Amino acid sequence: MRKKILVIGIMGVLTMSGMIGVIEAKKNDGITIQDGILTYSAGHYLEGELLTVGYDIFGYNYQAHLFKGYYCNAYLGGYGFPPYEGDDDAYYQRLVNEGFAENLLEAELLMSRIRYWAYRDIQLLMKWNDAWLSNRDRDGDGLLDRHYGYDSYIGSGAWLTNHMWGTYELDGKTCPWNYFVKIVAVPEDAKLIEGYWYTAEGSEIGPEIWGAFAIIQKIYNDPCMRYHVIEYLSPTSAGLGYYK
Ligand SMILES: [Ca+2]
Repeated sequence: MRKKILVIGIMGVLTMSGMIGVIEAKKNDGITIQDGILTYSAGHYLEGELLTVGYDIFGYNYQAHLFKGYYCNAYLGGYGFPPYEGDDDAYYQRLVNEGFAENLLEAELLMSRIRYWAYRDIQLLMKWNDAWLSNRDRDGDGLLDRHYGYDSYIGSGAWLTNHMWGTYELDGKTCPWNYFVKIVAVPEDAKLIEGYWYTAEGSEIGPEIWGAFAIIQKIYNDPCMRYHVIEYLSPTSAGLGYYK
């Protein structure tokens, strides 16, 4: 169950809300965050506000290609909610104060229906390259570019890493766990066979995920369960930037 959640979580990056406002690209290297034009998209909690360099209140640092914070905060902003700051009661009260709910019970019920809220205490560190999500808008659609220069992610060299950690209680003690995964866009000549991507030469890249991507490395550690496992390691390469 946990693994399924983790994999779903990573996918959120792909669908993470775009940055909006239709504007024209000013030159070949595009509009940067520093230009003070690009804004959060419609429906985002920060809708209409300018993107800024550095970490935002959710934990995204678009300039540096990073997210660091509570797992749920990778999504809450895009869903239109304020950031979670570690205190459930304070969060429910904030929802009431900001008009999301009439009272605390209603706020709690509301959040119980929100994807990822149940895993809000998990910490997440995501890193990606410019092909995955650029810190510029070079095609003039007002959005930070994805797979710039390519029709799709395939062949773009895009990659993402996702590191998660947390704790759980077992027989009165607190047990830590952590999980790490590397995901890459596959090369244009890659072949998908029975759920695994292969290079043109027939070498295994890794299990398919979200169509155009392959997992090239996956590690899970749970010391309480004496579980330290490289769950997957690509026999071709686990190097970021290798597959292009
Ligand atoms: Ca764009």
